This record gives sequence, C-alpha cells and structure tokens, in this order.
Amino acid sequence: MIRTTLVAALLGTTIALAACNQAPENPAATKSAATIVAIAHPWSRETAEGQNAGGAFMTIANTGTAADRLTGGSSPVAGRVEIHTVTMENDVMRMRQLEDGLEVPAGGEVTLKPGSFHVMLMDLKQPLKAGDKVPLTLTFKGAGPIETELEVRPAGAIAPSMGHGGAEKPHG
Ligand SMILES: [Cu+2]
Repeated sequence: MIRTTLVAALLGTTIALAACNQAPENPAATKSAATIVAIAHPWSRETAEGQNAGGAFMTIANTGTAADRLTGGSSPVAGRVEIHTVTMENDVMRMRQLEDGLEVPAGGEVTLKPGSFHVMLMDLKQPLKAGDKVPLTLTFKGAGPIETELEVRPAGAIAPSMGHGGAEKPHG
C-alpha cells in the first residue's frame, strides 16, 4: 500500500530536491548532501461544528542521503500550521507542538497518523467537509516548501470519539 502510493507521489508533483540541506544535529557533515522528500497519501478529516483545528496525516519519505526536518507549513484554510505529536500524561492523551519540527531520517519515512505525529491546521477559516481537497504547503528544512493536497475523509470513519455521524465509508 505504502509502496504504490509512494510511486504515485514520486510520479506526481510532490517531490522536491534541495542542494543545501542542513540537518541540525550535524550541520557540517550534511551540508553538501541532498534530501529528496515525497509526501504519500495526504489526508485530513471532516471537522465538527465549531471545531477550529484539524489534523492532517500522511507518510513522508526521504530517499535522500541526509536527514530532513518538517518544520511547518501553510494552508489557505488555516490561520497557521503546526507540527504536533501526541503524548500520554496521567492517562490522558495530549497534543504537543514540536517546536523543532519532525525529523525524517535519510532513507527512511515517517508516518503521520491519528494518535501520533500530525500536522495541525490551526484557526480554521472554514469547516473541512468530507470529499474536499485542501491545499497544504509543507516546509522542510532541507527540501524547502512542498505543495500537496489533503483529501478530507469522513470524521466517523477515522475517529469514533469525534462524535460525528460518519455514515460514509472511508476509502483507501
Ligand atoms: Cu494537534
């Protein structure tokens, strides 16, 4: 599944090359290495009435020789875009912003999914409706800005706790 969607992403427009990547861990060693980042299967979920933020999920693959880092992004539907993780605190799941972004290792991939790493669309300017296509630009430290498009899926299909009807079946 990941393999086929990755191929689709590689053939599409969500690919970027950067000549001057710098991984924060060891800038000197990676200065001349390239990062090649591809976004596969980007999606979001329908927002409930009054919900002013929504998560965005995808798999980010880095086929380059240097680590890269997702540091932020922008979307026309959101006031701002943050990178979040989910942690357990006293048996309660809490979202926390990753101030330094999310590393995508060289030759590896990171999956953003509900209950784990995600991109957070903050201060939504409009509700996200199932079936919508939402433009999202992600910013990588090495690869730079990469444009992608989120497919909005029904809320109930992904997150039962969201209390939405969710009669529609998810695809994919
Ligand atoms: Cu979040």
